[in-house]
Amino acid sequence: MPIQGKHPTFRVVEENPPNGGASIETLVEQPITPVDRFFVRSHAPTPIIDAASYWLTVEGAVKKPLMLTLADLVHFPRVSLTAVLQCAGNRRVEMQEIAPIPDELIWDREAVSSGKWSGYSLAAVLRTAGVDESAADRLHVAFEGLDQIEKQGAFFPYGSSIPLSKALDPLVMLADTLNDAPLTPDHGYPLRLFVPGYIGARSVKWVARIIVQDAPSENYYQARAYKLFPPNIQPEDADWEQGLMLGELSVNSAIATPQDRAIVPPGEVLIKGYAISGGRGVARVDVSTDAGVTWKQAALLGDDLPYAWRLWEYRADLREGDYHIMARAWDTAANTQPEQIIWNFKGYMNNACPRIRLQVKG
Ligand SMILES: Nc1nc2c(c(=O)[nH]1)N[C@H]1C(S)=C(S)[C@@H](COP(=O)(O)O)O[C@H]1N2
Ligand SMILES: [Mo]
Repeated sequence: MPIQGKHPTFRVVEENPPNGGASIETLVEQPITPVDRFFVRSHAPTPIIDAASYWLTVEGAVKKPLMLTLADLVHFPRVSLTAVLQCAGNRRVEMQEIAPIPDELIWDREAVSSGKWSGYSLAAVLRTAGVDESAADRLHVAFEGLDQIEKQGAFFPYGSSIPLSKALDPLVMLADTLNDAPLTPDHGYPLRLFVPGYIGARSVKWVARIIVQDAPSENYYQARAYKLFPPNIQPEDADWEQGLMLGELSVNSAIATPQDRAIVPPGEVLIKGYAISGGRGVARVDVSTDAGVTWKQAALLGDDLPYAWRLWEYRADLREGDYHIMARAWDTAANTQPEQIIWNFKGYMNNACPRIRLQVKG
């Protein structure tokens, strides 16, 4: 099935399952990404769910297992938050220029979007189920979706987990709306998990089961995929137990315009992009027009919302010549982006300083 209701400039990265995102220029035109430009990342075809017969279960290490319909959920407190969703594979295309990354989707800078999310407090649901809060740093909360992944002839649901300590964060929600409208099928209708500050893979769409357990999920997408390995490790040498299980997002940024290798007239050149922090807040974005020798501060646009992205712009006054433009974002803990890409065979978490080349010509 084609991706439904997207903008004409939406770039389809894969037809089936549906994967794609807005053109980078249109993505940064507004602080809140309209749903028709919001990227879609799915590992299996979109399940079509009848809201009337939908159930959510809460099971595992809880005193009182629950089975909740959408009508039961309305009794829980609601949360709303403006926050980015970013895929761990965002900006993989730059990493792939160093060495091939087979069998992964080659995302450019569009596998991130900023939305206004609202839904039911996950913490409230877990407390009603009688979860043991004193074990918050030992227990994990696993989630399963209603989509069906097919691997080597076997079918299983998409799944993932987060530590109970994170699941009890009052901003983690069972979201039913994006930008004040019900979720569209591709984004998880009728209900998805939304975990602010974590890689998109943890925000399980079409969520139907919540399981409290004493270890991370055994699901392929927690136990295998979304693990980070050092650059010297190839897939055949990987000890999957040793991979860094990705969760929190790092500080990141991208240059949206001008395009790489653009030719522009001398004078003022407007450089624009986005920056994210994963929840601490973006404190500063620096721009260099001389390959990182000197840096100037970009203007941060819009509101300072720690889980959202911060759009930024910098006006450079450039004479004729060739320029190597870089950007680097800082979060409020002074974490910043590495100057060079640290390659890994899955192509995850590229948060190196973005670079473009510009030719200024009269
Ligand atoms: N059930 C289910 N949930 C899922 C996925 C999926 O394939 N199935 N993909 C995950 C990944 S890798 C990302 S980046 C986000 C993307 O959410 P979006 O399509 O709403 O942008 O959903 C996550 N949740
Ligand atoms: Mo993802």
